[in-house]
Amino acid sequence: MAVQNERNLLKRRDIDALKTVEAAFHSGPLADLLASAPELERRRDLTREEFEREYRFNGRPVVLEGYAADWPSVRQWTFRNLAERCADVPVVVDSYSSAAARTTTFGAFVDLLEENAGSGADPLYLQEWYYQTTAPHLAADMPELDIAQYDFRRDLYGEAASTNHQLWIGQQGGITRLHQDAYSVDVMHAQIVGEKLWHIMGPGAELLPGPGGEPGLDALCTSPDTRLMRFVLRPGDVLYLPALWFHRIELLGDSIGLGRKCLDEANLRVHVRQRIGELLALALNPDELRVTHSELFDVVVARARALADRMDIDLSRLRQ
Ligand SMILES: O=C(O)CCC(=O)C(=O)O
Repeated sequence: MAVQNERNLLKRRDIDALKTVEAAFHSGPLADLLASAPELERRRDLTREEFEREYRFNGRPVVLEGYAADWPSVRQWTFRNLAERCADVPVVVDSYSSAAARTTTFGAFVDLLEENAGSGADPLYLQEWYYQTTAPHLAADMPELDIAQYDFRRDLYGEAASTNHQLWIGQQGGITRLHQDAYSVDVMHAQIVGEKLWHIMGPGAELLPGPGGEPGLDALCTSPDTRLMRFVLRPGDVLYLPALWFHRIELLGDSIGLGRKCLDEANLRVHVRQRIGELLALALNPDELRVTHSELFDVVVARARALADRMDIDLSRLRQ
């Protein structure tokens, strides 16, 4: 097995590290700090120019309150009417946990949500659903954002692949564990139904082993690089989170959110290197990766398939 040489537990994707970090959100010094963490700035009626000048060019996260309030999805979507429109569409539920992940249809998923509610069972979460490859008719309800026009993936991969967004649909209590997004892309997350509590930390946050090997949570909590903040995203709100900020999400009610990403040209070189690195690793070393990255492997393959699909790439040919 490969040597795990990433010392920062917040960046590791093996199950032990994921569990340690998640546990720190429930008890101990980090959990104590969460309640008093400062709120992320919220702005209403921000113009695109103000957004660029005050936030994007400075790498400052912000919630754009009500920025997507007039989207048809925000005004009309419910779990039931989505189920009617996507009854037979295949989806992978709880894809972020290799032990819980399973394939079903969207209609059956919504039936399960209703059965599950109040039963005491673990909440269900359909994470990172690339709906445009399987349910493209939903896209018109989530129009492109003018503040996302800087997304350089248009030039790199073409229009279709750069608008290959993901839906996150789940039940009260569902959690997406702390992570940084891959490929150095900015997060622009639009909340459609329900509310989500976000905790974020700056790209420099580190949870390193202490002298006895135990995680150095006190150091994480006191370091100025941690920059822990919290906020609730409500229907119509859009979050801008610059590349490499850590984020953890908890569903306060049944929730639907749209995760769309933007590549800032400033991060182009590192983005391309990470993409090529991932594809080479998948092509040349899949067996080892499946063991060392059990929680991530299938998600990464699903992402690569969605990208190939949106770029019209024929996977049976070596030269396109
Ligand atoms: O909403 C969630 O549970 C996770 C969203 C996320 O990680 C993202 O949009 O990058």
